[in-house]
Amino acid sequence: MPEYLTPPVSPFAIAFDAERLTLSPEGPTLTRRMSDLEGLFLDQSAWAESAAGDNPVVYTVTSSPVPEINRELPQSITTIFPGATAGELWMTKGHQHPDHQGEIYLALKGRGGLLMFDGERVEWLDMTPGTIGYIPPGWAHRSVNTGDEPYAFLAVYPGGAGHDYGWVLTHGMGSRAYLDASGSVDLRPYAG
Ligand code: S6P
Ligand code: ZN
Repeated sequence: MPEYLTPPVSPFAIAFDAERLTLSPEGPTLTRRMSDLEGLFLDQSAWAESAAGDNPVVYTVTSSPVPEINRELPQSITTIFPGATAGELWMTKGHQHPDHQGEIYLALKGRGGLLMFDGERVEWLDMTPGTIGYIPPGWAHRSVNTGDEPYAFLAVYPGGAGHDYGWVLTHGMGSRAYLDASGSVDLRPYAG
């Protein structure tokens, strides 16, 4: 039996309901409203108007009880609601893992995209139910709802990797996601 500074979690089963989008037993659930997304949308005044107005829920993140600590492997389900702010599709804040480690996303419902940026290169993966998106170490990542219903995915990630949200505010994400007239994803330069 290995010895760890932080006692590991005991083996346990987690009921995963891909229809109801639940993990049971469940851990903390996070709700991100428009006001939590300051500095992320290109059109700051459209963001401010929405945040000061009905301040909609943009996404939720529900977790299993596995803690975000070294060597553990937490899981969470993110649900991004459909919408756009001055045309820019609703999205997660996006982050870099300060301790560069890989992560996987499994798309469950709806239609979305996984935007990745390593500071120079941009990658976009279309995410539909059944797609596993692989995020290599060192790539900041953001998810986007590109459809007209909620887009949900399961994330499995190294608990000790940490979350650096300031990285995205400083470096951006390389691209921003819109829809063109035909409803296809239109990736535009980040520009600010
Ligand atoms: C964690 C993983 C996801 C995101 C979630 C919300 O490493 O990438 O669980 O935390 O999709 O995104 P964000 O950028 O607000 O943390
Ligand atoms: Zn992550």
